[in-house]
Amino acid sequence: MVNFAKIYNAVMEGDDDIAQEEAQALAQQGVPAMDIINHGLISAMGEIGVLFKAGELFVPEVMMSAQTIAGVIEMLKPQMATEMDSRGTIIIGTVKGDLHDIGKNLVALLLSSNGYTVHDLGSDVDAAEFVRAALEHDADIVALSALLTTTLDNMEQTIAAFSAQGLREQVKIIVGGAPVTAEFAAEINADGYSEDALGAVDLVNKLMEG
Ligand code: B12
Repeated sequence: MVNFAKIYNAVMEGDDDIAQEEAQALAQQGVPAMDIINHGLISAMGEIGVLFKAGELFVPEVMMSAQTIAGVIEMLKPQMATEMDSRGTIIIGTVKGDLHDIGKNLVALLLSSNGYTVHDLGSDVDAAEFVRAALEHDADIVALSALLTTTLDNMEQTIAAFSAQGLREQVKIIVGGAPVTAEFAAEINADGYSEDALGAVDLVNKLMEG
């Protein structure tokens, strides 16, 4: 039974060094990167979310843990990378006004480790930037993330920007993030929605098959 307590606690405490050392140690023991991500990182972020909501943790502490997670994800990338030819090109980003990027980073990581070429535009990305990047990279799919109910509208506006440029038929647009639902995705005319990163890979695989 693998013990994830050390990496979990390091994320809770925002200790980059211990988290990365422990991730390395687990990887060397043969623990799959996805298990480290699920049991070490995402589970700790779930607990942080509960404590944040209860007012027991504040923004700077949450930021430190988010940074610790980002460091571990960066470190695990080579382990997850595959050498297959690109299966398609994806533009991903968190929509305008929204700085949450942990979930988006996980989706990007899983897509790239499943053979897709992923251009990550970061967070707080406006509609015009998504359109510009999709054209520049001849994207097959654009993936939009949002974590705030107040930024959900910007997903709709981003999709509208693709329609306004006459690109809506050329590019598939998928959406996700905690406040997003399948109903909302349908309402804003997205091509797909998934509630987690593994589901995002299945969704992209299906859309690429046509
Ligand atoms: C970490 C965090 C922060 C960090 C973000 C750091 C970072 N680099 O991301 C900081 C401290 C900066 C922050 C700031 C704020 N936050 Co905040 N934050 C969170 C927290 C605790 C965790 C979010 C997270 O990373 N979850 C873990 C990841 C793995 O899950 P996920 O993002 O949902 O992603 C998964 C799926 O949704 C899906 N997915 C995600 N994107 C996509 C995209 C596609 C295409 C697909 C298919 C799937 C997909 O796959 C992912 C992996 O499985 C949540 C609470 C919570 N428990 O969710 C609040 C939360 C999201 N924050 C909240 C708020 C209110 C704020 C602030 C407004 C607080 C403030 N008063 O300043 C600011 C807003 C700043 C801004 N403009 O964006 C609220 C939002 C409420 C709402 N309904 O709108 C929440 C829910 C907390 C709460 N309960 O009140 N926050």
